[in-house]
Amino acid sequence: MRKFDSTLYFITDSTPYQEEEFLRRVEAGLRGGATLLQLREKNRSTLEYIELAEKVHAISKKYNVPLIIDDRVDVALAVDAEGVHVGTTDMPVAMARRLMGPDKIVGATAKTVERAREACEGGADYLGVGAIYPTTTKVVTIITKTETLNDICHAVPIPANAIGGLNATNLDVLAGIPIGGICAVSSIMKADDPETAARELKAAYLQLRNKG
Ligand code: TZP
Ligand code: MG
Repeated sequence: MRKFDSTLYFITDSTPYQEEEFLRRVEAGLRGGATLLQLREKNRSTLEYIELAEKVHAISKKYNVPLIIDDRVDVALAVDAEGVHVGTTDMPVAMARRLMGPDKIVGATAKTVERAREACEGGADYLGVGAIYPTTTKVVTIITKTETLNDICHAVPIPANAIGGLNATNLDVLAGIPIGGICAVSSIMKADDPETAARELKAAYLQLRNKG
């Protein structure tokens, strides 16, 4: 299962929601056409992370969308998720790859060409690159220039997705950069209508991509 489509990578944020509403929003994003899903939890115990991951996995399977667990190889393995995402202060990519095995997806955060190459050599399947714009999502990050994103895309053979503050109306800065797709948290998760938001974001990105 290392085949995946990185076109619209929907990353969750459960913090403002009751569980039922959170799961409803996750499902709506999938209905709207998200092609990859990441469960991103920063403040849960291991048991809580696992329990939520099982619920989210039951939903993502209905849509045939791979579930990636942020930060935690143990949680990803425990729920038999399709993959894990590691940042620069998480487990090293090569170690995550060794533990996950050859058939799972391993993603990595990269803000420099050097890190992108290293992650790729360590066995990463895709990269998340950003933040392209300032973000309202809780994250320790810095702005990544679109020039750096472009350099990364040309430096490695794996898909590199843009992330950070992206919505259906501000993708123009990505024109001409051979990204693997886009990642979004708030513009889907916090939308009044997450299904429509995902659909519109995907359409805007596909239009940009088709323009070349
Ligand atoms: N890494 C860089 S920016 C970011 C992460 C996890 C958050 C993106 O969230 P949003 O709401 O799409 O700006
Ligand atoms: Mg992380």
